Amino acid sequence: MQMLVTGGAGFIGSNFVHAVVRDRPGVRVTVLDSLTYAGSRRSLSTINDSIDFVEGDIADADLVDSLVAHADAVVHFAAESHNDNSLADPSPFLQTNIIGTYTLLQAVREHDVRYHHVSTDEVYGDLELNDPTRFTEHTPYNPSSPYSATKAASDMLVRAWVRSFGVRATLSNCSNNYGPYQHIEKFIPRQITNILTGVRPKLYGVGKNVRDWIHVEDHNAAVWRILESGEIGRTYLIGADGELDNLSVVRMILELMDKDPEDFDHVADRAGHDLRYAIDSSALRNELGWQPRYNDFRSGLRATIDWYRENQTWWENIKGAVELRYHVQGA
Ligand code: NAD
Ligand code: TDX
Repeated sequence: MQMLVTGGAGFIGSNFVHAVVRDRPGVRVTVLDSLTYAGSRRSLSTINDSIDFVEGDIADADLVDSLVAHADAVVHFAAESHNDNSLADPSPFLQTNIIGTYTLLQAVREHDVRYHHVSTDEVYGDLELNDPTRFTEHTPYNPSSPYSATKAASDMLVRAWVRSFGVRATLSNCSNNYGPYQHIEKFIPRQITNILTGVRPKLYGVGKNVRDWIHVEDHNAAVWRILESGEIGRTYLIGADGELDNLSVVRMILELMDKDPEDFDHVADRAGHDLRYAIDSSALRNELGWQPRYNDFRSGLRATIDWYRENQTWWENIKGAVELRYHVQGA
């Protein structure tokens, strides 16, 4: 089986490719990735000989068409993925997340190739802290940021291509991932690498915002399950019941790294900052039999801290630039 994985040099995509190489010997993966600031060949260096890598843009219609023509399935991870960046400059988000997805959809339509679309729970907007309900497949779309608005737009394109053109697609909307190979601009790796470089962790606002954490391996296992057994046209929500507020996460990181749990800074809050995400993944669990395996966030976080400690060369050359960018934003 030939599988085209877009964004395979990014955080979730590279973990997915590692898992396919490890667990699915009958699958040959081609990664299509334009290696933006967020993508790194080094995330795939240990499996270079087991995959094909194409450096290119998902919005390049000729390139995409030629790759999709030889694929049995496409798993689409590539995106501009960081909310803060989308506030500073939305334009690459529209180009990659919307036009890029459109380009892939036209190709899978042309060649009748199975397509899985990886998306986010942020398309549903946010919840109040005391809201007893969680997001389900039936929650209305209500995105807050330029990032989530472009992801919502891409989801809508997929649904339209299923209905209008019979494209064989499934969609998944997942909550916040953590684990190895996550870019150090993101919350958890930013704080870990701050501590490792002698900088105090930075918490937006008072830190009451809640994220529903899931280990990246659990997300990717769910994506695989949907690819194998998901119903065409369906959206599946992926989440592992991992709700925690940011203040608790910062304190846990500090404690696991043998620091004073109060040794962090409050910095400027994010504009339009979503308050709370929470996923009800019972459809995925009941219908497709998926279960998260990383149920202990604390030990998953400890392993993630160890990974950043042991893989300093993966991130240290970009740390200064990432922090400078935040510094300019007052964050
Ligand atoms: P990431 O930013 O770490 O990686 C994105 C990858 O896409 C990078 O390798 C980048 O080089 C590549 N890319 C960007 N633009 C491209 C283009 N035009 N053409 C080809 N490649 C391009 O992102 P991530 O956190 O791994 O997220 C992957 C997907 O999962 C995204 O679609 C995101 O919306 C979704 N998602 C992420 C999370 C999360 O917590 N990180 C949660 C739910 C859903
Ligand atoms: O330094 C920080 N301090 C801080 O308090 C950073 C970088 C973030 N935060 C807060 C903002 C959020 O409430 O931590 C929380 C998590 O922030 P991010 O890591 O930027 O993630 P989030 O905005 O929640 O979006 C993530 O999950 C959904 C991914 O980046 C998206 O791609 C995914 O769709």
